[in-house]
Amino acid sequence: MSTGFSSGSEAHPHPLSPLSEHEFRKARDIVNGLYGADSTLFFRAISLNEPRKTELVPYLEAEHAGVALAELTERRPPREALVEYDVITAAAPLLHEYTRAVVDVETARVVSRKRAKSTSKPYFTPGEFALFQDACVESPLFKDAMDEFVLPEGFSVTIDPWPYGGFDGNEKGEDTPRYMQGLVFARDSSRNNPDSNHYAFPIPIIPVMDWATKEIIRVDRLATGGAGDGLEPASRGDHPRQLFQNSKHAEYVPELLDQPLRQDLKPLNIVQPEGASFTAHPDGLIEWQKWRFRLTFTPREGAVLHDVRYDHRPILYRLSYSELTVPYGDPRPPFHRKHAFDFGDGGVGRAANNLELGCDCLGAIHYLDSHLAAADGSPAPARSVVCLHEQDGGILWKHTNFRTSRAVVARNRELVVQFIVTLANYEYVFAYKFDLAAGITIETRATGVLSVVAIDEGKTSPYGNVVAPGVLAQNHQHIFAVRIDPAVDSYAEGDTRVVVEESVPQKMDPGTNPFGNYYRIERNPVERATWLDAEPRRNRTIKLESATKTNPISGRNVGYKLVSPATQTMLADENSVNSRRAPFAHHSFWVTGYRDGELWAAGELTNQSREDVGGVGDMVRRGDWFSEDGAPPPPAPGNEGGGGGDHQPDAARRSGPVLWSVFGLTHNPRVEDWPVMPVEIHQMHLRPADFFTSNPALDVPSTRNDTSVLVQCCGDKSAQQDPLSHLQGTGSDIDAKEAGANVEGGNGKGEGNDAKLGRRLSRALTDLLKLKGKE
Ligand SMILES: [Cu+2]
Repeated sequence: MSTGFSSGSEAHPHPLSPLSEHEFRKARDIVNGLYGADSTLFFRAISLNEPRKTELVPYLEAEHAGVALAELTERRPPREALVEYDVITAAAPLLHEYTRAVVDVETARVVSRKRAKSTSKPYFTPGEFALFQDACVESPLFKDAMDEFVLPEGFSVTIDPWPYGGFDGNEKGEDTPRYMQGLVFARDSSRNNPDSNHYAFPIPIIPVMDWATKEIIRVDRLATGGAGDGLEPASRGDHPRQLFQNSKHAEYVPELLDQPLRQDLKPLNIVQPEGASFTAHPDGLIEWQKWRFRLTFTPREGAVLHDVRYDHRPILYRLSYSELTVPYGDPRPPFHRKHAFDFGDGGVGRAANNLELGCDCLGAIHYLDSHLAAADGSPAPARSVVCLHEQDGGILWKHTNFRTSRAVVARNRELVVQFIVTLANYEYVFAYKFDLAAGITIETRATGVLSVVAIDEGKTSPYGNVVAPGVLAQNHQHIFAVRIDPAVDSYAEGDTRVVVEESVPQKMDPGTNPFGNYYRIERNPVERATWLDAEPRRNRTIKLESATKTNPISGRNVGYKLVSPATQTMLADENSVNSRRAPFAHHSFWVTGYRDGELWAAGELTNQSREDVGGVGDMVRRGDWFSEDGAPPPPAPGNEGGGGGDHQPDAARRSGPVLWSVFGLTHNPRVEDWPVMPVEIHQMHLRPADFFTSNPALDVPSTRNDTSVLVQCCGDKSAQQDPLSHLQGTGSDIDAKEAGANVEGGNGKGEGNDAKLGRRLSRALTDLLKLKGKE
């Protein structure tokens, strides 16, 4: 399907199409040219610098108005690349100056170049993580720590590098170097299978590396006790102690399982004889049914959707996952530092799986390829990092007219945009699902292997669950933030507003609620940047509405509602470093004023942070407002200027709203989550609410599926005689005159007595009476 819109080309790229290889290399070369021979650049990321909204919106409006490509190109915002890199000089080789530069790849102009504060700790690239194991091998401290243990014959040592977690400098604000830590495990190499699961054999130490010197500076010994054993590790004995004497392998790869694979699962094939119903254009434009959007892929966020439209009407300007923080609830130091920010500390785009045909999606699949930056800034192919496919969505709508037995049923279908990331032990499956009734589902699945530590055999712990002998899976939370940048039926900044709608019980009142069954719907537009908590007892619902357009049927503002189940927010104490790093995780929703580039719920630099800087907390504190009603009072005389500390680079202003939806999985592990966990699924839904004039999926054909076949049960071939005998009594309509109505034009048609009887009694009862009459 094609809507006839121009979709750009290599010569005339759409403003949202990813950097071409040529642009990618050019951006790298421009940045390299800024530095002399005494500097080496370590490239972290090169990606499209998305156009400013004020420049992109006029382009999108022109594009959708059908303006010709040549003319559109004249109006196109500049093509810019965001280049992230460290500058390393020969004079100070240990000092990495993390820098973000924006370059115009057409004019070769450097638009901006900002060096991060020396105290900030940039995220880790996969290449940086990979160096950790070498540092351990070379470390006398690590060797000494390992000398405490005796491993079974044939076991080797393997290490999962982790970000270091929160700041642990002193209270005077003293800084710490950029650290990395590692969880240490043993693997049974005698199995001759590199996929034998090492998580079954945790070794109770955590080495810590100073990233600048690449040296292990400390090895923390871990407490392995149970309930009542206190927070500190037991002191080290004089002799090495034997580990894993009664441990059990915990394999998940099929060739190592100690049980046979099931033989009774018959093939279930997805057959699409005419191919897929979607069209994926080379520049990221996706069209499916009445949907049209642009798909990009960023190193930090993975798949991002832009300019999401349904039936030529805009709905969202941008939709993305923003952050995921995973704090662990074990109070024994150093486990308080098991606290990852998977977007900010590493980036889920960089951790995206290369998906494989026939494995991660079924049916007719389209894969999106991307490029990540190699250390020298060259484009490294990231193959098949996002997949697109259609899947059956069960019944979309159905009605059976019980009078005639006529059933009309339409099946739903979903277009799934999916990417999967591996972060050490864990996997997350992220999906945006579009449906035929103009709904979007934002789905997250958590799977992979639990993060485990050692526990003395025979003990249990209040801090987690023993999932295998000697293996403690610690309690933890996964708290996600999805960023929803709306454009409800208009791209203009003031045209979309956020409204909180609640259904509220009302007291019995003789005049207004005599029987007490009435409940009132309360609606409150969000006038100023704020946070909100879920309140299922009031069915608190966040709506994205047009401030200007009303539905011709209902008279209400056209909109979309967010349906997001209430989930637990962050449990760490408000004063903890864990909490201060992630204020976003303490509330279900945040509504902030739009600013270009403000994409990060916990701020841009989360790695080893001591508090959130530039996250939603700061955005709310800035004090933006969305309508004149929300404008702050004019400043008192003599108090006009200033304001804006370190965290408020921008003054408050009237803005368009951005909605952040936060949800969490409080994961107190089950034995069934071991050794690899069945998916834990969370879904939130964006559903039209008075956006259309009727069910937008009436036109979905109720095509009978001719490949469906009957499965007989138990040899019993008898079928239900009267398939509708359980429904309400059927009968013909009542003649309008008989029903007492006046009829235009006078005479209505009369009815015989039998027909009247048949209508008034159920069919079953009529049949019974007939039988009686024959006796
Ligand atoms: Cu979990």
